[in-house]
Amino acid sequence: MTSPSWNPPDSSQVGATLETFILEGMFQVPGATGTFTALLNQISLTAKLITGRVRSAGLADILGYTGETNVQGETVQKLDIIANETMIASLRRQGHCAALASEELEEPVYFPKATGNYLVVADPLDGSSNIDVNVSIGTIFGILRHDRSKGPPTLESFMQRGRDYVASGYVIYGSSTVLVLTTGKGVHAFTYDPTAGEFFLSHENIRCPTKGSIYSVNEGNQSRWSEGVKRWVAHVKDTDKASGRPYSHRYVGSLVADAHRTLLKGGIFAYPADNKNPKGKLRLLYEASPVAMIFEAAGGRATLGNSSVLDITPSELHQRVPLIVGSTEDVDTYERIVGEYDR
Ligand code: AFP
Repeated sequence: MTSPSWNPPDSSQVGATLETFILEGMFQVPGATGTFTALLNQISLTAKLITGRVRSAGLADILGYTGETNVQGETVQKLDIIANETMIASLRRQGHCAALASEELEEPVYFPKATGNYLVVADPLDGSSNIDVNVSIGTIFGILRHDRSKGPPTLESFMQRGRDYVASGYVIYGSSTVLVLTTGKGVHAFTYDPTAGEFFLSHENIRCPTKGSIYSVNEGNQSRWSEGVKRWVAHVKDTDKASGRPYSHRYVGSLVADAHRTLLKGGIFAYPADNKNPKGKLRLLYEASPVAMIFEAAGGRATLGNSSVLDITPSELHQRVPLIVGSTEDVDTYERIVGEYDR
């Protein structure tokens, strides 16, 4: 038997902790007050707390449904509630976040004692249909600026384009917990080491490959798709050696998991509009915009099908949109084929 040629790296030597990394970033911004840095630290704390609950879900008897439905009309599971409450509790504590809009709440929750000028949008537990079967789930978040000269935040304060978000990220609770973050310049991933209780920088400056070989879409929706989307799927499944087709198909059903794979390996994830969801299924503020910001900051693309996700100004808190993200060449091909048939 040969001895193993690879030893797991000591995570403490792989890179800085998330906290150090954020602090170092702050020192480069003249006049930074530390509010944004502290808010990011609260979000990282939220991720650690949710990780703990996700990892012990089976033991703690918190799997399964509560029997209630959320504002989207979907069945609420216990972990969804726990994640939502954890997020509210940690963001409320230090007063950096003035209000939170969550997938689980019809209206934003306002923190009147807060002095910070930031708003958070979040899907605290994304992919909840995968909880009971031990498949990756996640948390998605975006940080928005609130102009305090206009008074305390209102619903209107959240109606901001993704392009104006200050930061976006997601946490994937997979084989390990990974937090992916961008402030617009560069995308970095931090892997959680439960023994140290810290996120360590594990993927610095992630770049989405310009072309991939995987497409990710819920093929069960085929009969509801437009002609253009059907043609695009037929295209990626066609054989053409020169362009690397057919592509492989992967679909988890948790946006964080499908997006994370697409970000690292390239290819394309698509949740287009269809007959059942004519406006699309995914939520603009706390799913599409944060994920789109990450892809664009990593050199990938994010489109509604014919225009940029990051340029839409929301008209409702829980607005739904189509979302197509991935490698630039793959998203370009999607837009070209769908545009040709769905004028
Ligand atoms: P849940 O959080 O309700 O499970 O929704 C997951 C999700 O919003 C997103 O994470 C997936 O990409 C998408 O829905 C999956 O939708 P389908 O089940 O319709 O494929």
